[in-house]
Amino acid sequence: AKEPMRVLVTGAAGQIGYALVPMIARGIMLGADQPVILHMLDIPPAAEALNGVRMELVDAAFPLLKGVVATTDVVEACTGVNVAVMVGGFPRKEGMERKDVMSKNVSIYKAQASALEAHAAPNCKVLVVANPANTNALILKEFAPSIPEKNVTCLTRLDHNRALGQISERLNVQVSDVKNAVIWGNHSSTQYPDVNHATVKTSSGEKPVRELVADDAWLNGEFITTVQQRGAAIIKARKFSSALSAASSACDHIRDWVLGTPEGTFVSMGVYSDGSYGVPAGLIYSFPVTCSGGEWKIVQGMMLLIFQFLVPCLFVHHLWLICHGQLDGVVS
Ligand code: NAX
Repeated sequence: AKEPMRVLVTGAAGQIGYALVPMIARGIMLGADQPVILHMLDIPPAAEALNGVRMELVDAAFPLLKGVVATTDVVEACTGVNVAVMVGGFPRKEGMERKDVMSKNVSIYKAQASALEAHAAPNCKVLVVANPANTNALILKEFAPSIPEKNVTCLTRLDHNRALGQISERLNVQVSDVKNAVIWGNHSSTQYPDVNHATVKTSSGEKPVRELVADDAWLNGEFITTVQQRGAAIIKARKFSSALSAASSACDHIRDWVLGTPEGTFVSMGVYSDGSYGVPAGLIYSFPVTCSGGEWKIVQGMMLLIFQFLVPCLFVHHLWLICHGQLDGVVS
């Protein structure tokens, strides 16, 4: 039998946490034959709720779940973890300035980065979900210099999956037959969902999405805005932000990273830029990637029709980071 893997979920008493921990305990993240020990972290005001989640995990009697650590102590939470999913953070609330949120997240991610660096298992893989996800990941990376930069990623798989979902609805095909959409950029409304390389499996082979949809106005307009604004549409409908889809996409992200992407398929991950596609090295940015042997690799040589879009976005992102004094020394 395999040794259990330890998986940290921060913010585990929250909405996404509640959807995510049973998926992990069921083997959806790491495979149906991989035992897990869940480490759940939240803050003291949520300690009782966290204990409630722990009780439900016991009650669910998951065969793969070999242990649960439910704690408000960052060091205890991070000790020995092989995978860390960072969902906890301070979301922007009405009336708050971005810089207020940033300074709160800088202190949270600084502390958690240090604890992971000192106490996580070697080669721990980190996925940041909490918004602003790219920036939180960057802070974490900067404050945990001994964690290899390739091990710090952020979630844009939800946006990727939303793009696949929109294509599947539009063409009335199974979502499992649609692949190779790309999310470029940040998990924010400035992201660029790109279907120029996406395909659909049909009875006569794989066909480009552009050819099957045959409506460039929709693909270049409504499709993009629907994906970009899907989070807001969910909040409007549900009165709460996306949770089950975020949790499921976080599982997809880690599963593909650890177990590999299928041949001929790429997925979107927010990863450390090596300068590919003109994206400044050192930013955490969403690219098309393939994974194998536990490592991601940016897919190279994709024709970028969107360059005119990407460069201004990056420029604004850079300016924004620089303008906020808290990030002095963080962004090199
Ligand atoms: P909730 O407010 O339901 O849960 C957040 C939890 O984090 C709470 O239990 C809170 O007590 C805890 N927390 C706060 N500070 C903490 C700290 N320092 N250490 C540990 N835990 C802490 O939010 P939820 O709906 O679960 O969303 C969580 C985060 O995901 C938010 O930042 C949200 O913006 C972000 N999202 C990111 C997405 C992505 O695709 N990257 C999509 C979904 C989601 O909007």
